[in-house]
Amino acid sequence: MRVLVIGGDGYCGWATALHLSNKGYDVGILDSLVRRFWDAQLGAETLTPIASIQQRIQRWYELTGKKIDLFIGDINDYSFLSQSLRQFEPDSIVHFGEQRSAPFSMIDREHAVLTQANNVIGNLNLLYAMKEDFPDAHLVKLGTMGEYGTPNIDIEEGYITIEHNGRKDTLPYPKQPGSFYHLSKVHDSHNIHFACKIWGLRATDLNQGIVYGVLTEETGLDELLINRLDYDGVFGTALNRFCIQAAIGHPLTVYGKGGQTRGLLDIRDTVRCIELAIANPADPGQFRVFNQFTELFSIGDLANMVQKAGEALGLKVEVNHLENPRVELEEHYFNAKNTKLLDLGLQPHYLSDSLLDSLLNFATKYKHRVDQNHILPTVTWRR
Ligand code: NAD
Ligand code: USQ
Repeated sequence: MRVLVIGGDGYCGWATALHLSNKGYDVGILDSLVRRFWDAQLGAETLTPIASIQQRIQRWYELTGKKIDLFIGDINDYSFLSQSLRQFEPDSIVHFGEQRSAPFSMIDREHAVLTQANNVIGNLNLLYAMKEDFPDAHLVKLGTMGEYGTPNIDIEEGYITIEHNGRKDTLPYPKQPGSFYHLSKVHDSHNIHFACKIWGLRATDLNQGIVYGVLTEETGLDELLINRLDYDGVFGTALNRFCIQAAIGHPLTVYGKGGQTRGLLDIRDTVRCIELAIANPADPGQFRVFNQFTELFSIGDLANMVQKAGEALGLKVEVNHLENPRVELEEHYFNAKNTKLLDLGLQPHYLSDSLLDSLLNFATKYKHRVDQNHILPTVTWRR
């Protein structure tokens, strides 16, 4: 089966492309490399020194004999996108290729517009390109748990059955996203749902939680295959950031009370979830939604776990509560369902002391690359 990974030079996409290639899929990577450009603009670098996409693919070929096709360009360029699809002829398309940072989208008007234009138009172009030439291909689209926000009722997987004034219907679950980035994912979901309805496309929207960890079976094979690991206040995410902060002796940056609860998963489960979604495609016309996380944690609990694991390794770890730069509930009910991927066979890697040890040791190995000026948050929602 031929799988095109859009955004295959990024954190989730690179690990997924190698995993699928390793499992025998014919893989292509399409990426504009714009994320490397945004890092350069922010003056931030991944903790890990990542090789160029060409070197990465070449090294993978030398080690395994498996070829990965490469298409460098922007999915907002429709003729590039449709030509790439015609050349590659995908059976499945995994779409990771978006601006994915909530703080980046909240910097100012330009970054909000850039985020929504890049994400919403890119995704809409993809839907049209599929309708034109590959209407039977399966779209596996990365959404986010943040589409739901933090409602005071249980979160279902995409749809909820409601009784209202004596009538009953199953409807898309209400969305209350918390940034212009998260809103872009809601807009994507609506566009995909509509395209499935009118053109009979098949799609799976994976509402993923926060991903942590860096090593997968494949990216750990060689230094040139190493994955990115973001720690800066714009692109770094909670648990990865806390481990790197612990490694350099910076107090852990919990925003506000720390009662914010989120779904999380190990990057080794991200790649497996994508494989499961591809191997069990949606039906023509079906818009499926899976919640892709394995455990729920509050941010405060994550900080305490990192503190405990760090201290066991001899690190001195302090937990700080900073004034929250975001507008979000800091104490709330949160109970989300996540059975659909488990039913397809996902066997989760739960967060463990050994994973935290390995992430802390990994962060310690590269700590000389950390720029302390990029740790504290600089973007606020209220300005
Ligand atoms: P990333 O920034 O590391 O990778 C995204 C890749 O997409 C980059 O290589 C970038 O160059 C590329 N890209 C962006 N816009 C593009 C365009 N218009 N055309 C072509 N390529 C483009 O992000 P990531 O952490 O790997 O996230 C991948 C996807 O998963 C995103 O859609 C994100 O919203 C979603 N997701 C990520 C997380 C997480 O914790 N990292 C959690 C939930 C959902
Ligand atoms: N937080 C802290 N301290 C930090 C960083 C974050 O307390 O140093 C808090 C935030 O205020 C927030 C929570 O931790 O309450 C999560 O923040 P995050 O930056 O780890 O994650 P988020 O902004 O939600 O975005 C990340 C990815 C995004 C993905 C999302 C999944 O960047 O692409 O969509 O996780 S989810 O959170 O389920 O929406």
